[in-house]
Amino acid sequence: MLNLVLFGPPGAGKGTQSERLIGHYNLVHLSTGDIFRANIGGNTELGKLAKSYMDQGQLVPDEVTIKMLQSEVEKHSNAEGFIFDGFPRTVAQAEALDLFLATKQTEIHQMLSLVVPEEELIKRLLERGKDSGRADDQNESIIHNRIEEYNNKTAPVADYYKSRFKLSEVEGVGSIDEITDRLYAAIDTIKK
Ligand code: B4P
Repeated sequence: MLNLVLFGPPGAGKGTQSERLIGHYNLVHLSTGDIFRANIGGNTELGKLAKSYMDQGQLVPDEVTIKMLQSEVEKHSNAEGFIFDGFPRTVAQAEALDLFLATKQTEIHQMLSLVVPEEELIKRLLERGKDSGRADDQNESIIHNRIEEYNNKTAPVADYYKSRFKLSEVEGVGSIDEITDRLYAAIDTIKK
């Protein structure tokens, strides 16, 4: 099995790059942001709850997010591995993921962290906000809240994996193809 965490601040390109990596390595893509947005689209109870946080640029509470992620993993019992995109976003989520994967006799093999400066993130998200319909992309103060949540709650998750010798930092500025090639190189090193 190959289990990867694709990590980075909002707009770093996690979703964009995940789409490429899944085909190349035959992995299942689990994006908590996408799952929440599908629930919002379906007007489910989970969607209504998630929307109240996401529209403000805040993280959805851990308890809800962890339970949801675990049930998604359970749906893919034959998977050759997973790309976790946007999860874990807190140290509590990282600890819960480790405990959960241990019950499946597996683990996270590597975190790939996309490094992108803040001005570039804001530019990308505002650009996407022009036609994505995403409330969290349309307003610069909500984007700042997302970056602040990232700095306060999510950035420490990289240290969690670093202390376990499982962190690879990848330059996230350049063309989408260039960044994909950097990720392939980092993953191929891990697989050796
Ligand atoms: P997510 O859906 O995870 O998304 P994201 O942080 O907005 O962006 P991502 O990094 O995937 O960027 P993308 O590739 O799309 O989170 C949304 C919200 O959901 C969170 O704020 C939170 O509320 C909630 N949530 C999700 N997971 C959670 C969790 N675990 N716990 C609690 N809450 C959670 O790229 C962005 C843009 O940049 C795109 O338009 C793309 O085209 C462009 N782009 C990508 N690569 C580029 C490149 N190389 N050059 C130029 N532009 C590029």
